[in-house]
Amino acid sequence: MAGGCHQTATNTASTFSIDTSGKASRSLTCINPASRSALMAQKSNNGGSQPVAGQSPAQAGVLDTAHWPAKPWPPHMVWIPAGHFIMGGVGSEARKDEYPVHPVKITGFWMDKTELTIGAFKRFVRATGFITEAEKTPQWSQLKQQLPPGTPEPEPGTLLAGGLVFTKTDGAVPLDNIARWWQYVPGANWRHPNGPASDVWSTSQFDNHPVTQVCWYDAVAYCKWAHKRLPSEAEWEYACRGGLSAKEFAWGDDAPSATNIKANLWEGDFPYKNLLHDGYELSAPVMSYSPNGYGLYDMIGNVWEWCSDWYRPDTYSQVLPNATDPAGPSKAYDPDEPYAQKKVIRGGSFLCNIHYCASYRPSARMKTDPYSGENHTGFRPVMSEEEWRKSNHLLASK
Ligand SMILES: [Ca+2]
Repeated sequence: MAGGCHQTATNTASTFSIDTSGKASRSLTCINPASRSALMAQKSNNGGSQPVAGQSPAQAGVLDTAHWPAKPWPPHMVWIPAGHFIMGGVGSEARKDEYPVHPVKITGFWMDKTELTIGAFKRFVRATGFITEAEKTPQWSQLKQQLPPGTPEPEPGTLLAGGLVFTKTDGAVPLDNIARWWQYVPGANWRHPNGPASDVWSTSQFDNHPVTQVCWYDAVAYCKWAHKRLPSEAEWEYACRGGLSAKEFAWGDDAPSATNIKANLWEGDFPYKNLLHDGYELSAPVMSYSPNGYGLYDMIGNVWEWCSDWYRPDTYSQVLPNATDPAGPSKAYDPDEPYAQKKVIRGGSFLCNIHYCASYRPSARMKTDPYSGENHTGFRPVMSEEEWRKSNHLLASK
């Protein structure tokens, strides 16, 4: 695979690349987490109206439901009440792009209580005939925008529809090149998320698993159809914290372990030995683990979730203190691949491991080519109160 990583890489983010023979593929981008050691243990402070550290809003009994929207509420969604919080890195695993921590104000909004499921995406496709990016032959006109100027066009017939699929290795491998465990698989798409031999389309067995192999544009298309939208990463992190403050994890301070199962992660030695303490090697059915303080399931682990924001490592240094509903930068920038325009993903996945990317934290940020599908990335729609009022009669029929 071309474009191999030269640094320890987190377990996500992909883009097309072209090797010296002119063959095209999607390869995985890298980030260097070494700088995280210089930015440790900065604790955020309670924003003021949220419950004390260590308690969820429900536990603390501080949810002021008197001002929540009147029923009926949108199906399968929970209300995330307005408030303010300290956004950014907490704990020893926080990386440079999670700083500086900064206060943010959030307007109340609805959020799907689970990652969007395969069953829900089937209803969308059956209603609209939508075709995802992974089901289309890649177009050079789009591909070249993610590559350095002057990159030669690939030979005809070498661009094949497909997606990135995780493949467990036979044994221990150096963790400096994620191409060792990721493969671009022609025929992999949301109907066949782990390759052509896998099938979630013609059976209902997996309808309660999160849909994957959907790129950012696919996710936006679904949201538009459902009268919803993707969350900003500020909304996402606020919701993920579940009302807790200054906590490294969505459930508190205790790291996940064999005796502290909180989410679908990777236990054991990555990427070849999965001890399956949480019961799943790949995706798990949604709602398999306890919800957070807002009643949201699987905000951490299972699959990464697309956000609306463009990615920049210095996003937080550009946000004014106490900004309300910050929407991220107007343009993307990734110093590892300056020609690629990447979107933010959040929450980590079933591949997150304590010895590797450790992205099972509310503040962990990641970046991915918005045209790329992977079998560990999905999404979770949100909706404003105004959007709900406008569309509830339409949503009721879906
Ligand atoms: Ca697992």
